[in-house]
Amino acid sequence: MEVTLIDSLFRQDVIRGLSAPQKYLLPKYFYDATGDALFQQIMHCPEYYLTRAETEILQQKSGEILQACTATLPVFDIVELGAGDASKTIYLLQEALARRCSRQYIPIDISASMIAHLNRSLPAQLPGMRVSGLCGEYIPMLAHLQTSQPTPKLVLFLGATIGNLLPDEASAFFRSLHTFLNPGDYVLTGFDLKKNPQLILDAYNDKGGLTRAFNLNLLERINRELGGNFEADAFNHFPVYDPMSGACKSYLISTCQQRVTLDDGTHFDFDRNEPIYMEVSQKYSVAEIGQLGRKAGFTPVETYFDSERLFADV
Ligand code: AVJ
Repeated sequence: MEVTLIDSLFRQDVIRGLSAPQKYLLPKYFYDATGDALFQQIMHCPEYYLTRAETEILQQKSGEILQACTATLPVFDIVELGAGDASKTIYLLQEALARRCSRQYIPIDISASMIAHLNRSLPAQLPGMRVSGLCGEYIPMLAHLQTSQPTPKLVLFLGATIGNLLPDEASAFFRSLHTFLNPGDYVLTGFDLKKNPQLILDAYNDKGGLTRAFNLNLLERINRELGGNFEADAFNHFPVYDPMSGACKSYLISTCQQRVTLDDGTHFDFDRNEPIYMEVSQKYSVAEIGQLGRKAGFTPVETYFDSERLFADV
């Protein structure tokens, strides 16, 4: 039942996106098993500074971060939106165990295989912490937690996942997140900062071709799951970065005029050089982050930077 529901949503979203006058696909669909594995490799590639920067913050500042929370909340559950493999979060979780300020970690992720992996592997690394992973989208899972776990919370939204929304969408998301929390709860969000534009562009155009493969995998996923006949070779990976707006957008460009069909007979026509908009990875200034939080009803507490000030956990 659930699988069919998810399959039909994927199909609906793909058809809607590729039938639009300006074709697009949704980045949440990058993360099937192949996409998860490619994203792991991206996180370790030399150009992708984000993971290194945020790992440094969590390795060095988890104590400070938790101290700021325990100043007003002695004990809280740690909920993580888009936990992935939790490889950075583990530093904060271990510190929380040592400080005895949290006994439950609730990772939420769209990837069922990631959640199964976390539920299986984390308890051994975090003796005394209950790990209750949930697979699904953020808002439905937060709504579920609001009634099932009405405990004080620290919500983690790390890794610049918020960057997949444009600023107005991010603002709406934070307002919605705010409605699922209680006064006194905390949120720690990872933002990638505006910086040397070339450094940003290189992070989304790695020499090893991992980001290219990551984008093309979504076309291949459409082939695997929806019986599509995309030819990955007929699309070029094309990222752009606008230093004013802070939007880094990835496109796949059709190299020729072509028609793609799905197993239900739906078809999509591409002109030569027609783009598919794949993803935005929005970058922020420190001032913009403060405005975004306040507009949604949050009170800024503290900003934690890596030593090169590439990234901020706020
Ligand atoms: C998971 C959304 C933070 O935008 O940097 C990495 C995804 N895409 N390389 C990002 C991604 C291409 C990543 N986020």
